[in-house]
Amino acid sequence: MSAVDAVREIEEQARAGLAAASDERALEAWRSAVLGRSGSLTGVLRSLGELAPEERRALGAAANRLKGELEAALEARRDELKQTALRASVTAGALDVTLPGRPLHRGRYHPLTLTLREILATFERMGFATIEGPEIEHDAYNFEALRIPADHPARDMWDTFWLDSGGEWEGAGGLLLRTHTSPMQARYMETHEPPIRIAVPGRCYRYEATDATHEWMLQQVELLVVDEGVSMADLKGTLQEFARAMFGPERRVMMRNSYFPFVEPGVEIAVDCFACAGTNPSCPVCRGSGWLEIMGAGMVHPEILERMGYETERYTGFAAGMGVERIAMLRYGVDDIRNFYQNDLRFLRQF
Ligand code: FA5
Repeated sequence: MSAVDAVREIEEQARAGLAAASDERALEAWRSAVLGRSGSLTGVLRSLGELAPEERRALGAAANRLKGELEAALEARRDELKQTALRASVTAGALDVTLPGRPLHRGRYHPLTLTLREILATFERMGFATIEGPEIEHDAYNFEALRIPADHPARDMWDTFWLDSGGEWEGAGGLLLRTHTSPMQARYMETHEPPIRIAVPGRCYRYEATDATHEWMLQQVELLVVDEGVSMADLKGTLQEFARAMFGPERRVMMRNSYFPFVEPGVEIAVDCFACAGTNPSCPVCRGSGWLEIMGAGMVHPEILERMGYETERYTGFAAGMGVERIAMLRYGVDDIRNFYQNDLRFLRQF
């Protein structure tokens, strides 16, 4: 191959190589292979001295021209790649205002909040005022004022979380997490005269094992009505009206005898089981009874009214304490109370 042919071949390969180089690293490799100290074109220029003068002149001119052209082509290719990279980064970071926005997750109320609001709204419509009380309570209000002295077997009905008050409240029998909202009956009557018509929502705590219908923390709503001529018929009518508003007219509601030391007579109220309608002996919701208990109630014990200084010939009253979680279970068909406090979004998003 003549020296001129060799230069032509170098040119062809160099131009193809440059066109294929797609980043700075490939450009540098190309520069070193063609124009570098031991590059192909540099080799040709270096060998010029060995040629005859005629040939040296012709080849020298061609090789030097090529060197100039390739150096310019290298710079042009480098610019071209920079432009391409810039365009790509601008496109990638661009804001496309025609795209639909990302959906915002809407917050929603917890099913127990929804249920509690519905319960309170129902009683507000019947003229009850909503009142709140302390979660940390004295034995004196949680038990003593409700006719449950220290040695009374009824204390077993409410397994208690006792608090260490460092002896400060021993005179009041010690401190505890209230086991029910009933202490607010005594607190309210102490400072108010009849007529009384209040609803008291609040958290209560019980030292007991959990299952499908029992939690160690539960919410109750207490009702207290004291006025002239209040009778068992008022209790029944109020609670029946409430049940109809909460569960609809087709739900069956049962009232049966029960015992609480602070009412006489005492009753409990249950609603027919949505899970099995009484057909499954091992139903976790009703344990085969066909009924889910939602509240205890009764006529306020006259001894309590007397202790509050009320004229018992003139005033009578009724009280009730209902479980908010149980009512939510019935309203939404939730067959395990523990779902309410697990914060599982798959459960909560259903409401
Ligand atoms: C009481 O707590 C009484 N203070 C109710 C009362 C008030 C009676 C006024 C008379 C007059 P009881 O322990 O049965 O009673 O609880 C009342 C309701 O709270 C139950 O019907 C049930 O719906 C709910 N409840 C009780 N324990 C739990 C628990 N561990 N988990 C979830 N709900 C519960």
